[in-house]
Amino acid sequence: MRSTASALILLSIILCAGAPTATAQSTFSPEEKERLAASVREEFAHAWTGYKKYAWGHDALRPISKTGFNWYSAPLLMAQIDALDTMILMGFKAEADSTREYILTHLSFDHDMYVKAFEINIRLLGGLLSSYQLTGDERFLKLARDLGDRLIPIFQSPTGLPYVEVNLRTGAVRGTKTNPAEIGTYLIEFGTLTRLTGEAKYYNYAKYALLNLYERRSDIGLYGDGIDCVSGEWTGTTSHISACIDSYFEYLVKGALMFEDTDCLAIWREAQAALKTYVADSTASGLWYGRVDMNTGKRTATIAGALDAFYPAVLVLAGDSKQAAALQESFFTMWKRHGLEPAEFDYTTMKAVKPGYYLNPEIMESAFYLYRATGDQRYLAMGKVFLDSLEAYCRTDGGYAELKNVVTKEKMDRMETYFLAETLKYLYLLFAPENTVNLDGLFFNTEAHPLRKTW
Ligand code: DMJ
Repeated sequence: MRSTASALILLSIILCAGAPTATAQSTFSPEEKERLAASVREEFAHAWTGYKKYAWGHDALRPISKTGFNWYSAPLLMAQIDALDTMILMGFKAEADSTREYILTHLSFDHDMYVKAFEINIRLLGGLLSSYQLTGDERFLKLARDLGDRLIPIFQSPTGLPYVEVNLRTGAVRGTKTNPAEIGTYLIEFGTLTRLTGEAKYYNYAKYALLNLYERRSDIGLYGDGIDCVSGEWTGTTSHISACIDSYFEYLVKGALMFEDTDCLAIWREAQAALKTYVADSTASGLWYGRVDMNTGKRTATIAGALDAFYPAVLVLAGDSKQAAALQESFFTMWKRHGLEPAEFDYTTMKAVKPGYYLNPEIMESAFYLYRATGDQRYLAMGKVFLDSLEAYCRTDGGYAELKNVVTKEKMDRMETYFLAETLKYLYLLFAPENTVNLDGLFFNTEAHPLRKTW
């Protein structure tokens, strides 16, 4: 039975590898790379034009109905802030200058509304800090500091684990059901704010949250995917590298490198070893990271997904390019299965479990880091497949649309702003000349906002 199942999986991998969008070109001349970088740049211009034409001043674009929408009662200019550093890196100077002025003359955080702190931190605080570093415009730092101060109440819980939401005007907090990703994804932005302003409180709050999370790991060094920030009790005990935990690991590695924080390094090493022991799963279809019980390490599901594809990038940064490369191959297999990756995929049956694709960037991010680390043109070939698939299945005349279902390719009327911040940025950087960004001392926050270690 088992060998028949393995043979079927292998057969489906071979068949998938032959699908039209999955043809992997093997060599790329400098001209070809340049052409591909230019195509990504054009696609960015297309998506941005859609936003400008139909959603200007709003947080984001609905690319099918050609309308804009805001996340909350007042706009926070998510798309502009998320897109600005990508525009700068791609050399859209005039567009970047006018967007910058719009942000600086229209953005205010003084609104009586609750916002999701995690998203506001990675998209807006990260974006403002990187825009400050790229332009030198002090007004960005002033806005970043104002936002940082408005977010601080989330950290004032009985456990030091942050609340989920904060009212930007009153500082009232709410939402106690949180998770490791929403607890451990502040250090890069808050740490940068500390280094740029000289005020220690930002770094300390973010670090204290992280240490309090670490204290709650299981006896075998794993984390669950839900925790209450008031009681400190786990509310979800499934361990994996996916949504709700993912960027905690990313910020441990980046925190260690960016701030030379030895606690982060030690915590990361312990987490990495536990993940390798219990969560990693070598199967006939390749290396995967599945789901296990955080207390026993027992496997509960053979599910991976689009968001998990950030992990090869983190492994590259942590110095394990070999495991990163093996894992990236599995994610590429997952992508090729339907020509786009699903949110959740069962790597035993090779079927999409949650079939949506929300224009996610993680697999491109990992291809970019692996290409920079190894110089292997295989990652350019992957990038070309990603670009072709995006154009074939997600492009609309109003911008780019998420997919409700990667099997049927049915579209959704939504273009997440991280498509402008991350997906197209990593694809562009994969093909663009290496000196477009010097990675020495430069770290992308989890929304791909580049932050330079100037300290
Ligand atoms: C982004 O908002 C961030 O990268 C986050 O950490 C999780 N993934 C989404 C995009 O997929």
